[in-house]
Amino acid sequence: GDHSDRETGTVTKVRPKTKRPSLYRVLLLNDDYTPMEFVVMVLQDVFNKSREDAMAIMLHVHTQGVGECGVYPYEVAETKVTRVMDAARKNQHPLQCVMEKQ
Ligand code: NFA
Repeated sequence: GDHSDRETGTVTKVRPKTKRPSLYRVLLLNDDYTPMEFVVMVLQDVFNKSREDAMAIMLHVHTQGVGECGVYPYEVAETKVTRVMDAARKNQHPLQCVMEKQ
């Protein structure tokens, strides 16, 4: 919208500055001990992946060492990392999940 200055009589355009939220990649890290089936379950439950997509991501992490589970705004990414780490701790698996600014 416009803004008028009553003293100078100037009219300035005010850009409605809606800033897009920064996005974060959520990554899963490989380890030697977490069962493949547990990783697949986590990808289905926390990241809403199909069984097929979850299997592909798990195998990518298993062979490449790291893989992307999804890209989300900060709070969503943080909640997913916490859910993964809580499930891993509860089941005594060393699975690690991290987020990084995209
Ligand atoms: N590397 C694990 C195994 O051989 C499986 C795994 C995949 C762990 C992806 C963590 C992430 N049991």
